[in-house]
Amino acid sequence: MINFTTAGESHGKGLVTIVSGFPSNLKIPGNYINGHLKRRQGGYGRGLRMKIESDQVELISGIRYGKTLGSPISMIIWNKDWENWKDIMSVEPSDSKSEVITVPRPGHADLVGVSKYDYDDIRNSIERSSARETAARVAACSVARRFLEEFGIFVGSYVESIGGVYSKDQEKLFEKNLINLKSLSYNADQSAVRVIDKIQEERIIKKIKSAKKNGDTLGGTFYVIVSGVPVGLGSFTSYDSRLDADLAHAIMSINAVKGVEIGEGFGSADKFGSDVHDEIIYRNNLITRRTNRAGGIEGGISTGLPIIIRASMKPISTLMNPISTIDLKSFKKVEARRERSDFVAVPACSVIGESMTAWVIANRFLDKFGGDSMDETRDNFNSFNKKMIVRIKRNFKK
Ligand code: EPS
Repeated sequence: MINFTTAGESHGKGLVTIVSGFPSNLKIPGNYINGHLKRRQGGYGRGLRMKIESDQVELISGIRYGKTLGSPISMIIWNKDWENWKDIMSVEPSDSKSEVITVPRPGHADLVGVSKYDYDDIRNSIERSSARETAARVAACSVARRFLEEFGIFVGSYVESIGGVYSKDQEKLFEKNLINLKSLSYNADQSAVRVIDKIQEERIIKKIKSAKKNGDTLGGTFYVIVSGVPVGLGSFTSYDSRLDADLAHAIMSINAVKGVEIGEGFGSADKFGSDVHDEIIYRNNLITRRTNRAGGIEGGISTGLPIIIRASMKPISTLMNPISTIDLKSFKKVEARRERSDFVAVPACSVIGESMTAWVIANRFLDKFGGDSMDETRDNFNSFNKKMIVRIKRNFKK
């Protein structure tokens, strides 16, 4: 089993992650991880913090001469902003009198945090619940992503909508671009809001500008797609081994995500079964499906077709034109507190979605194919793929 854990507060010294369980001899250059960290920092509508930080990973262990050793990989992303927060976020007891925050923002973790952890300052809730933590996730999951690339598996994404602004050609774009996921994701990276329709991009930027002017925020929807997935990842044999359940959990774990669907998802509930299920066909010595409405998963197991995940992110909860809350000092109605934040973070969320997806796929991949070294994993993978159709033919021959 692969594993990762993250540690670090938003304005603490840095974000730390430890990744374990990957085979030896996987090539993983530091600049590969930094490339994905940079993608996470992008997107029109981010706040001032992204101007302060230029996230870079410092690799501490588990890699030698650019290749994994099989031992735990540890990494640190130093927070540049720490310089400005040394007193407020001091690890040691401090005499400095920093502001004690008593006004919880609706929608954020402020109130649930103080209620659960018995904090006497909302700052303690704010720090760890901040989406800043996702920088460490992207770093950790870059190892999974690099691993999958060795087997021709690619994870990409694009933003479908922000603030209810969709592309008029949404369906056409989706069908066309699914053919080449790499170019879809690359094109999204070239856009200020990770969409693939220029006109939609302009309309979204206009909408973000107006939200900003009104001191408001916006959410949106995005797709994460995985190509090159082999048949057989995940299982129907128990509830906790289903690939779709794993993915839903991973995507839902991202800050501000409120909905996840696989394939046609919620849309399939309104249709006849004959319009939802994918016909099975035999083509080029391959058993496959005529369509991919299931989004690449049947019975909790990958079908070999692209995995298609759609998710929704709620608008960021810190508002510069705040709604009401109460002050925990007086229990009186007040305006919610303004804290530096983003206006829109859907483009970043799509990159984090890719990362979490890569992790789940790599985990189920290693679950099935195992191996202590890349060579061993590759042998297992090749042998399964080569023999799968042979086994089916053998088992069902009269
Ligand atoms: C984030 C860093 C944060 C926010 C954002 C995500 O920086 P700061 O809180 O210092 O401005 O920009 O976090 C939130 C939206 C939130 O609500 O916590 C990042 O690195 O992604």
